[in-house]
Amino acid sequence: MLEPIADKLRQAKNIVFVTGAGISQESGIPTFRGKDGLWRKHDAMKLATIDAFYEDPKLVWEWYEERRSNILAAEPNAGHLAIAALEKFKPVHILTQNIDGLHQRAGSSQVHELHGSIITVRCTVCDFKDTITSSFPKLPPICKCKNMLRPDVVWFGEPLPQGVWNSAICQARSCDVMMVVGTSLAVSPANLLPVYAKQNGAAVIEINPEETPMSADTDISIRSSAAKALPELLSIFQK
Ligand code: BV8
Ligand code: ZN
Repeated sequence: MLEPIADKLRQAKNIVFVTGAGISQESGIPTFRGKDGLWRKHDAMKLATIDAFYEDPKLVWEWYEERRSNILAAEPNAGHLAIAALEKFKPVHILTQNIDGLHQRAGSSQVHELHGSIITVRCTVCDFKDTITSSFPKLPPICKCKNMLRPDVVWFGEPLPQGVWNSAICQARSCDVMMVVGTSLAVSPANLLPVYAKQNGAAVIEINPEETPMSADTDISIRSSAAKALPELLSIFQK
């Protein structure tokens, strides 16, 4: 699958991955817009917003608690592990839209979480923020300062964390290879990152069983799943 761009990969000085829910699909975490999609059952535009949270914090927290327990029970798959192993051969940065922490659990060290983390919880008022992997006895959970806690994710209509977004743009503008894996590129501004890579003259490679709006503009778009294609990518460096 990857033979046509093997030399480009071997000569790469800085490989950047943009990943989405598709890379965690083979860890048993449903994607958003796919047939098993999370958003089929729930209208995420209704739930993943600050208005929904203040309108019905218990309902939004029930949705996040269901996802937290599924994510905490999941394991990184061969796709996550291959990207982590790649760090032995090349500088690798991961710009992920995912909030599941599986890249870090696979051993990747340079992970930029564009949409936050479902494992981290923060206060809606004070600066309390912590990684909490246990489930909450009462929803919504309340902070010591008596205000509601919220998942430390970026909701629709909320800006991405400024520092994370700035470093993501820098990475997209300075990489020589960008791998776009498991994302429909439906959500902005993350979907601009492959455009920035193209503008900087990087080779853009996509791995996705389905076509996306970017497919036609990539150097190669591989119709495969992440857990199949990424170990093959790694084998290019192991020869
Ligand atoms: C912002 C965290 C500005 C929460 C997420 C109209 C109305 C309202 C808003 C907008 C609008 N138009 C545009 C907007 C902006 C909006 C947006 O883009 N909306 C879209 C839906 C139209 N964006 C925002 O609001 C962003 N903020 O713009 O702020 C601003 C600036 C300053 C000041 C104030 C405001 C914030 C966006 C972040 C939202 N949070 N998640 C949570 O998860 O609960 S987004 C959510 O979608 C996830 O993070 C997810 O990562 C992301 C993108 O989805 P994908 O990862 O691509 O997943 P998807 O299911 O779509 O696709 C999976 C792909 O994998 C498919 O292509 C499939 O083929 C493939 N696949 C399947 N299996 C496999 C596979 N690939 C490989 N292997 C497999 N096995
Ligand atoms: Zn507080």
